[in-house]
Amino acid sequence: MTDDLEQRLRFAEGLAIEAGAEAHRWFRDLDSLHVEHKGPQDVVSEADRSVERMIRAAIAKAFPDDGFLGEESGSAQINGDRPIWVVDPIDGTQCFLAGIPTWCVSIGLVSGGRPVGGVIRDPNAAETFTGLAGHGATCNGRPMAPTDSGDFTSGLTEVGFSRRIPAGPTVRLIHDLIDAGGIYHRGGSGALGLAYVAAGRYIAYFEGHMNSWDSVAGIALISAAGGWTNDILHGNGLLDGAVIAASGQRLAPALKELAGSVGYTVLEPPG
Ligand code: LIP
Repeated sequence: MTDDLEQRLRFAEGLAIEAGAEAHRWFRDLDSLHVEHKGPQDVVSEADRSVERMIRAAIAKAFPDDGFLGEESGSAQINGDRPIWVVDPIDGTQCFLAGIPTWCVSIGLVSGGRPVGGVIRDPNAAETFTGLAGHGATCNGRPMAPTDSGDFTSGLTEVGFSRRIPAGPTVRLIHDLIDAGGIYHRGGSGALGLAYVAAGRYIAYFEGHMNSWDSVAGIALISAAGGWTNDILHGNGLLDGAVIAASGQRLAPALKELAGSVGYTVLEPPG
């Protein structure tokens, strides 16, 4: 048994690539999939469950004493202060099942109550985003960093949305973003959107609510890459989810003000 987070991240990179290949095999044969509706605009299929079973079994074999929380597992295994793996086997499920190639495998690590590491694998683009607190972040092994943008006029902001929250505040936020000279984008996978902030492709990300399995890996990537994120695990965020705000350091004040203007409180990450 080891507390070596670096070892876990190296393991997670290989696992994410393997899980991405498995997910992509399902993606190439969508007609064979039975789609279940968990709720309005919320779907799941055997592909999600199969890939999560694969990831969970590999982690349990390699790190049997660690905790695990997966979107489809339906229960959280939290073992004292052991690292917790927080996993979405296919993030961007609606896109996946619609045959749209904006989805990914998201494997995050929580230790000491914080998102400390993450791997996001996009098999469609053959990209692996990896980051560990204090060790930086890479895309396919090349160092990456958020933009140094100081205002919204200089690039794309991803604004996520789901039927888990009312439309009003998000619509108002998009209005205010446009008023500030920004442009919004919604790719449909929050994890991939957060990875793109870490890579400097989006200047910021905001969503009124994301589940931890969608966000932990991407938030860890952004922090490791030197960006700013809110505290997503405050209170019971691991199990209940949280508002998500992330950007480069210079844009953080404007992003916090934008969120506050529509009623969201985004908390600074723990020191
Ligand atoms: C998705 C999130 C995204 C959100 C979508 C959906 P899923 O996760 O990553 O941020 O806007 O509604 O929740 O359901 O595809 O795993």
